[in-house]
Amino acid sequence: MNFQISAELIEQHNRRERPGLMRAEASLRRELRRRKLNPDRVFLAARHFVVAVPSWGLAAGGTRFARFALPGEPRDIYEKLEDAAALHRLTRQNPTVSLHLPWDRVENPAGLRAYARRLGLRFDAMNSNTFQDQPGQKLSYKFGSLCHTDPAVRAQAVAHNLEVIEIGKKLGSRALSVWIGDGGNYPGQVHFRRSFDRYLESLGKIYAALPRGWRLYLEHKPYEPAFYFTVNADWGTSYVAAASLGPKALCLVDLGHHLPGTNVEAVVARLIRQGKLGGFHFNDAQYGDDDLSAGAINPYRLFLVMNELVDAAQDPAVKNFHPAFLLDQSMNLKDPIEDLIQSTEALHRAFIKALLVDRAALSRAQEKNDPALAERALKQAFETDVTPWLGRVRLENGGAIDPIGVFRQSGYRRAKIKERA
Ligand code: PSV
Ligand code: MN
Repeated sequence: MNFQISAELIEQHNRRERPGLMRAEASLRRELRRRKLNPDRVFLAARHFVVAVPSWGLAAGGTRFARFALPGEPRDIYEKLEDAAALHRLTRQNPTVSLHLPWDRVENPAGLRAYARRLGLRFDAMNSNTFQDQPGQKLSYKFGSLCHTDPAVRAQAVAHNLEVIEIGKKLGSRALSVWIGDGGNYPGQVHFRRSFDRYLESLGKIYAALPRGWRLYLEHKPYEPAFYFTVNADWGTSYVAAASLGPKALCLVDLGHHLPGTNVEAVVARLIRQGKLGGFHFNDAQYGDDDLSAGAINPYRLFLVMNELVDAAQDPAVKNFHPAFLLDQSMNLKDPIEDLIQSTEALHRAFIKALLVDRAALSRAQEKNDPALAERALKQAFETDVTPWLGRVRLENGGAIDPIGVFRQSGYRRAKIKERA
């Protein structure tokens, strides 16, 4: 039997931490009542927060220069699911895993689904990969995939996406995320308009194969691997593509995929306005697509993004609003489970703070052109310490008040170092 974090350990720890937590929570609730907010309503909304985990975020990633293996890291998708289950046992906020193919390819998808079910997990969006060549692959993606000049390469890339959908069906997934690296490094290398035509033509074939109830997420990114021109480089391009494909195609916003200085929360609001915000890849960045832990660098930005989401969710004029929440990070230094705990917590914290915004006061200040009071409405929420609710929500849902503390105490990674030697 593989080592697992026991329910008894979590309970023991929670019994110890509970009294202090409840005292802190009582004072948070008093403060909110003083501000004429309804703590029960906020808590109820806070309780339902979940975010999907990327399979590729459970083992060491790497940089362009090196990959340093983490002792005891998972070696295949089965072990990754085992770690994802350990994470979910601690947080109760990560019930789904997003797979990336062919990295996570298995012989028997139905068997993988049953294995995940036994661990209490389900599958989120599937990710296709035509940004790398795979061993034995017939045609190369060196000069592009869905947008390649050669129709045979485009057909191969489309076929890969259709296969990912088929596997996703067997796993119970309901979405396909497509990110491609297509573009060029030199002026003149790629015809801007024609490459976009080819992108739309290939996506059209993928779109036509979407099963009922599925969504297609288009993920943009300004540069890397292409350093001069990328076909789907920005939210505007992504929007045009999603709009021309149809209602099942939506834009995915990866927080690291914006040029420095981009107002990401405004991008989010614009996509919501157009009914085209599909979801997020959460992470944080100092320079480019750094894939650092969500909220590690700029928690205020994360809050401002969440603020747009809460604003839209509470606006009856915004219909069919169900953005997907996924993490997309690459861990090089931290234990991936600890990283995912911290990132989940950072998102949850930003989400709860966004729920605390006095929307009536904010709206009044906006209508009266009063920037000081408008900013105060946001800052007051952002500066509220909601830490007691992070632990309280986990406690209510059966997780650990201090998940990193329990994770370390459990000896999980030490056990996996032995098991996975
Ligand atoms: C590309 O940088 C990206 O954000 C896409 O979502 C990929 O699927 C993922 O990272 C993993 O490489
Ligand atoms: Mn991404």
